[in-house]
Amino acid sequence: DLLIRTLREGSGGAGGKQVEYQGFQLKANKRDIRVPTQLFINGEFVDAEEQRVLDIINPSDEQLLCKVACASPNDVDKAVQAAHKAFFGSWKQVSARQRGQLMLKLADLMEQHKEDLATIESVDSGAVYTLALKTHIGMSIDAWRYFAGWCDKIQGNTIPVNPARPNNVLTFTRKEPIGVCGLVTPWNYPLMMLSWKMAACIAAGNTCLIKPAQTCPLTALKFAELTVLAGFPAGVINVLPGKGSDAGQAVADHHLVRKLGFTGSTPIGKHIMKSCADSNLKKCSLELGGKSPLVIFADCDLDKAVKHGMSSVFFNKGENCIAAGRLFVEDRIHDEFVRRVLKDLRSMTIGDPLNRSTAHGPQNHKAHMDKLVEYCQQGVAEGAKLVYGGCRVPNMKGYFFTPTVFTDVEDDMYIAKEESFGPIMIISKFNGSDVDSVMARANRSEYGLASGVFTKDISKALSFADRIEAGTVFVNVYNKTDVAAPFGGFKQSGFGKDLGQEALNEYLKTKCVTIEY
Ligand code: TAP
Repeated sequence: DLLIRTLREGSGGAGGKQVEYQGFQLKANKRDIRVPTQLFINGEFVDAEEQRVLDIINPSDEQLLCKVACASPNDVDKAVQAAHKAFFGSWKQVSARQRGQLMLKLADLMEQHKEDLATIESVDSGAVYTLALKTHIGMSIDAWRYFAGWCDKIQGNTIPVNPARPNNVLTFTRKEPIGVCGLVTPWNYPLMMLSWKMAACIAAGNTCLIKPAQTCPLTALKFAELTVLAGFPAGVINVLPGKGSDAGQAVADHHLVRKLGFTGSTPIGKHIMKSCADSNLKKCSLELGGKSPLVIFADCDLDKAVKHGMSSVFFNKGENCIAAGRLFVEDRIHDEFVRRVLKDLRSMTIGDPLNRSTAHGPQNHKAHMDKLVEYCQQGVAEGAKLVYGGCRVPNMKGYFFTPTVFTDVEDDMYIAKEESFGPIMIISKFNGSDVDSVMARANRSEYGLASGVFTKDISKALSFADRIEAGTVFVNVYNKTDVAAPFGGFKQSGFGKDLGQEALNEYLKTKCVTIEY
C-alpha cells in the first residue's frame, strides 16, 4: 500500500487542506491511477474497525487487484453520526445555489478524471472501456449536472384554503430535505448507480452515506476523493465499502437514517423494506429486479429490431436491470430473426474489456458467472432449445461467459420467469393475429421494470404502451434512458423513481405552513 497525498485543488500546496489516503497504484490502459482503499468518513479516509478488508478481484484475469477496507456496523454508525452533524451544521450553511455550484464543480472534476474513472470501472467490474466511458461514467457526470440545475428550483406551493372569517389564512408548503440518507447499490453500474441516487439526494439538500456493492467499490472511492477536491463539507458524503448483510443491514437499521435508497434484487429489497419499517419507519425507495418483455412484430424494421434486440440483452454483458429478459418474436419472422442474431453473435469480440475493439467483457464476479451456467443447465433440462453458448468461454482465464440464445421457450419454464442478469437471450414465438394473447404473456410476470415493442404500426405501438405493466416502455428502440426521464419499476420491480424531476421527491418531505392574519 502507498500513502498517497492529494492537495485540495487550487491550494498550490500551501495552507490548503490535504486529503491523505492509503491506496494503490493502478497501472492499466496506459495510465497510472491512484485509487484509495480506505473508508471515507467525515471527509477523511480511514481504516475499517479491526482493519477488516475485502479482496477485490479483477474479473478479466481472476487476480487480486487490491484489498479494500470493509466497514463494520460501528463504522456505519460513525458515518451516520458525521452525516447527521453535517446535516444540522455545515451543510445547512450552504445555500441551494451554492449546493448546485458544488455539484457542478464535482461534475467537472469527474469529467477531468473520466478516463481514470472508466479505467477503474473496467478493471474492477469488467465493463468494456468504451461503454464505461460513455455510459458508466458519462451518464454519471450527466446526472450530477442535471440535478445540480434543480438545487435552486425546488419550491413549494401557495394553497387557497378556506379562511377562518373574519380572519384570513395563508397556507404554503415547503419542500425540505429528509436528513441523513442511506444509499445501497449493486455491482452492475457501480458509479452510475451511485450517481443516479446521490445526485438527487444531495440536490435535495440531504447528507448521505453509500454502501456500494462489495465486489467493485473502487470508483466510489475515487469519487470520494473528488468530493474533497470539489469542496464538499466533511460529513455530507460518506462512502463505505462493506458487506450487505453487515454494513448494508446496519444502514437499513440505523435510527438516524431517515431514508434508504436501494437498488438490487427483489428478495433483498423486501427484506430491507421490513428493516426500514422495524427500525424507525424510514422512507425507502426500491429499484429491484426485472424480466422485461420485448415484443417484435413482423411489421417492424427487422434490421433495427435485430440491432436493438441484441443490445436489449447483451448490453453491459447482460448485467443490466432493464435488459429484455424475454423476447416474443412473431412467428412469421422468428427464424430469420434468430438467424441474424446468431450471425451477429459469431462475430462478437469477447476479451479484455480495456481493448477498444472488445464488445463483450467478463461477468462481474465468479458467483454470478457460476449462476449463469446453472441457469442455462436448467433451461436445457426443462426442454428449451439452446442454440448458442450456455457455458463459460472455453480456454480463457477470467469470468467470461459466452453470449447465449435459447429458443422454443415455454411460459412456465424457469428461464421464462426468472431473471438471469446475464447475456442470455430467451426467445418465444407468438401469433401476430392474436395481440391479446401476447400482451397477456408479456404481462404475466411479477416484475414490471421495462418493456419494448418493435412495429411500424403506430396504433399497435401505442396500444402496447397503454397495456403493458412496466415503468419504462421503449418503442422501436431499447436501453434509451436519460437523466431527465424518470426511471423505475412497477409490481415487484419496486417503487420510487430514479432520475428526472420525480427522483427529487424521493429525497424531499413536504411541510405545510398555515398562518392566520
Ligand atoms: P443484491 O444482492 O440485492 O445487492 C444489492 C446491494 O444490497 C449490494 O450492495 C448488497 O451488498 C446489498 N445488500 C445485500 N444484503 C443486504 C442487507 N441485508 N441489507 C442491506 N443491504 C444489503 O443485488 P445484486 O446481486 O447486487 O444486484 C443484482 C440485482 O439488482 C438484480 O436483481 C437486478 O435486476 C437488480 N438491479 C436493479 C436495478 C434497477 S434500477 N431496478 C439496477 C441494477 C440492478 P453486497 O455487495 O454485499 O452483496
